[in-house]
Amino acid sequence: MEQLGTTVIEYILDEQAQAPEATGAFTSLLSELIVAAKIIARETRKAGLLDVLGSTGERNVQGERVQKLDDYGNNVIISRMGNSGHLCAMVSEEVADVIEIPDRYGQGNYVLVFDPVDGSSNIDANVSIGTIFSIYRRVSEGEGYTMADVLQPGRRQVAAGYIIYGSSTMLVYTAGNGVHGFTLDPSVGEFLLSHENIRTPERGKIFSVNEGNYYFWDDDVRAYVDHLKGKDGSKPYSSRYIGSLVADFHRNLLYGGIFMYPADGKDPRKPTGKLRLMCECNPLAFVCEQAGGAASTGGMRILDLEPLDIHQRVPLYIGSKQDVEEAEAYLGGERPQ
Ligand code: P6P
Repeated sequence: MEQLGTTVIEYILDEQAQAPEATGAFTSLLSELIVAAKIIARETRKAGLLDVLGSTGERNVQGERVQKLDDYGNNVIISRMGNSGHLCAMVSEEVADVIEIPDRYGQGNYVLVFDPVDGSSNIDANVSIGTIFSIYRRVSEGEGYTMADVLQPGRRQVAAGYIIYGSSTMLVYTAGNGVHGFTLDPSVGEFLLSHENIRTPERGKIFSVNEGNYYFWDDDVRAYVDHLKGKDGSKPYSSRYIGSLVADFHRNLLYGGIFMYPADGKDPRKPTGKLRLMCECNPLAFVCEQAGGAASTGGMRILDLEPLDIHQRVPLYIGSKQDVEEAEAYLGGERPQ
């Protein structure tokens, strides 16, 4: 009889069985999120055929044009996860304020933070896009939520990961016991274990950054990127930049290298960089560190940042540990040779 392989639910249940304090709530929460991912994957695969391409004409809290698949993904996750009974609050990159859980759905002990469809500006060009998620345990007691439940540092995440909608649909997640990848088999509608215990190389040969911002960076950032390009006679890295965070991150996670979104003076509304700490940087930093990599603002560990607000933006240097350490040295004014 053909062996199906290990499904993601089987894998999570096995992890749960090894965690004596596990109540099953967390597993149930992840299961709901996986269903939402399958629904979004289905629409993404047909995006060119359905009326989900293009923009809704609205702008989100970030002032960015909302793409129809953004909206669709946001609504799917909010509706499915909202009535899972396991959450006390949600934060979406697409929604200005914390999303409350209606009493009728029952409240739980977790907070879900997510970017429903990151890289959505690439949808119309059929470039890989992704959903990014982060799960925290609440810290307060009683009904509803408090901002203390929501504004937690990334080191307190209990799980994080992403779904990449590309040539195949993959779920990559960590619950603090390594990083594991599952590839969707559309013929059975299951995510099957395909990349157990992903480890990222100590040092890579790829750098990913939007060099169109070069003249808006400060001198230390330019010096680092010049170094990666071999200006000082060092062996140059290859430049790879898709402009879709999940796709760029996933490639570097598997192959090694560094992804950067430095602070730049280009947009006075975004003096600390474009990417969001809670919805993008923290979840990917958790995954990256669990795979042996590192994630920094260029000055400090991403996971140690105390969030100031749910849509706070920070500079991001993430990937192979030695590459991130070298970036931090350059941003600290050193010029390692
Ligand atoms: P830029 C997509 O809009 C996104 O949020 C990330 O997915 C991506 O890494 C980044 O912005 C690209 O930004 O300024 O290089 O186009």
